[in-house]
Amino acid sequence: MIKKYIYGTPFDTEATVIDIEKTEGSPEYGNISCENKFCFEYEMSEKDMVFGLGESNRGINKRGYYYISNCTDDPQHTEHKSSFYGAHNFIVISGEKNFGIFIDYPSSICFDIGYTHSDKLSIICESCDLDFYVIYGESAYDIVKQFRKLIGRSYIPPKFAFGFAQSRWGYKTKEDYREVAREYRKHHIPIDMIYMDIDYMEDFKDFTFNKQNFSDFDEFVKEMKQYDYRLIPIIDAGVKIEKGYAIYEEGVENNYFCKKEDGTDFIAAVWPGYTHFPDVLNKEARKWFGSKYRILTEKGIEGFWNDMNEPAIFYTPEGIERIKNHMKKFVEKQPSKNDVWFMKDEMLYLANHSSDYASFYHNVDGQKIRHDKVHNLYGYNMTRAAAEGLNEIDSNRRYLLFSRSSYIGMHRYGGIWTGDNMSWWSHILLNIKMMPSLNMCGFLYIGADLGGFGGDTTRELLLRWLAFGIFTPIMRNHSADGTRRQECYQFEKVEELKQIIDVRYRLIPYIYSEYMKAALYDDMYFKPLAFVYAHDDIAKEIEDQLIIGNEVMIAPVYTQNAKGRSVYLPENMMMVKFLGDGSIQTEQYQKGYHYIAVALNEVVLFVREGKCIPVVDTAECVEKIDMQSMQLFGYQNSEYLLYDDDGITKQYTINCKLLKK
Ligand code: MIG
Repeated sequence: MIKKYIYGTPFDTEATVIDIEKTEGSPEYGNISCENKFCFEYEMSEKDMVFGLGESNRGINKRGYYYISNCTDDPQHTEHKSSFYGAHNFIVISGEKNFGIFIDYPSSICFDIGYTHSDKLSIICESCDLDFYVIYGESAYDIVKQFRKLIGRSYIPPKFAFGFAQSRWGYKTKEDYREVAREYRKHHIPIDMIYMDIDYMEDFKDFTFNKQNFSDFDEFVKEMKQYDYRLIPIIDAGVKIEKGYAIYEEGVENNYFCKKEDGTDFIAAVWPGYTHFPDVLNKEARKWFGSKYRILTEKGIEGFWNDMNEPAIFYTPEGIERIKNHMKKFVEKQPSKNDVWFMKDEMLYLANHSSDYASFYHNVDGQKIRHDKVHNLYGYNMTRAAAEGLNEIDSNRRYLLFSRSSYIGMHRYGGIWTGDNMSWWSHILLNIKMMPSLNMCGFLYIGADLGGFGGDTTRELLLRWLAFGIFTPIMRNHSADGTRRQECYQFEKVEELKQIIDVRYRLIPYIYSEYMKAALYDDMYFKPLAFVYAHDDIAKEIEDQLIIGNEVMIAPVYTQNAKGRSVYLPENMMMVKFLGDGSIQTEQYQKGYHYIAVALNEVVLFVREGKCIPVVDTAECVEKIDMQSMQLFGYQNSEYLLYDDDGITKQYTINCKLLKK
């Protein structure tokens, strides 16, 4: 049962797809006050656990810290951070009572979940204009499923998007891409995609191609396709200000860019230098920006990643003026220690400054809306623009699409990757914990930069991260310019990296089948153990093991020098170990703790009691997977319902086959 309470005049975010009648009065649990600020308070009982919040820091159980929904481009995902790139305002309180809360409010929200007072949950919004949904159910899992119905079906990518991908910020020339393509094929490492970062563009201008390197872009797309590679280019939010650049000129002419108070186009510096932001909250501007993706699809492109859409701002002319003024005063006097710190901070906080977000406006159906009031909707609507534009091209075709910034509602249009992590062991763990929380909020096509984006990776870190990445729908190795090269072939004993990625392809029929079932039935692909073993007190606290689909539990290794790890089995399970030589070892284990050895070139998963999973031979790309080679691994006399389809159209003809072991 879902109840909706309306406070003030909420902005229509289009996060939900089902109309729910307004309930009068106040929610049954907790207290709401609405003077100036909106404040919800609830006394948690000792055993209450709190789930949700999608792309946020710390654990699967969010209790014990505070989290702020405020889409932010911050590449330092350290433990004390409270905001990442997305804003996913859904939580489930589970314990003494079970209920979910979704706050449909597009500006900054603070979720203080036992941080200020250990037993108190408080949710605070600066303004009192919002939709407050309360979802009642028998368990956390049940509440999530109801919520997922409310927000509508998750995005479904084409099947090739379940292949492995190589990416790196810094590839510039065709030769850079050819080298990646050649090396992977040479070592027979399965792969389907190479991502193109900002350098394929001419001066970082969206929908253009670098003249020197990509004058015949379509030819190059074809060349790559011959070797079964798809190229996936990046699109940034900011449109370069440059006379003669068509996108810029059309945007200015038609008032498609965000504006300042005085009606002139808002200016912010990003990669291209000074840019304007397309007003993707304005229907016409959104349609216009979305129609531009066609420029690339006409050249054979089948997928995109949208970046910098928080939107990230390096600085604005106003910010520079502010600093100059401070600097003037600074040079004219003998600066004190405090003056020095002040100047340092001014420089440091020039980027993504709150005063900049409060200085531009959207035109929403003729109404002027200040950006900071709807800040968390920008990435959502940029990606929606793309999805709607792609839908215009062919409404029956799936395109690969994911975004950095997001809000609930965007999950219907694309996936997300979790942004600029680091080559740190702790970030494998963060990656593991974030996945089920994102599923709760509707985001199914998800993954992190495997190997780590910032910092220098190591062979061991990459191997362990890939071994987890095998199970994430997005499986992409991506890294920042200037860091240690981390394509799989850069390391000694390449065959070991190949052996890990081979396992991904052996599992694609299963991963795809479970993904599709999760999408079509508004279910979760990744589940915390607490959702499946709700009455097992040990299982409920385990956050470094996950349930995948309905059959599998994983327990990834995420510590340096480990030769394996201890795993808790909440029920009897069958271990399935993929060995380096391609053979598969199975062994039944009793419920309880076990130490499981996992070599660097091995992948281990556990099949739940009475179940089995399909495994095929590996293949160099998704299209070459031989479904005839399928075998079932797991318990005798078990069955598996395999979903499959053509992988490219939107005809999700439920083509399910019951397989028996
Ligand atoms: O300011 O395009 O998160 O994946 O490689 C950095 C360059 C801009 C941030 C993205 C990252 C990408 C990088 N971008």
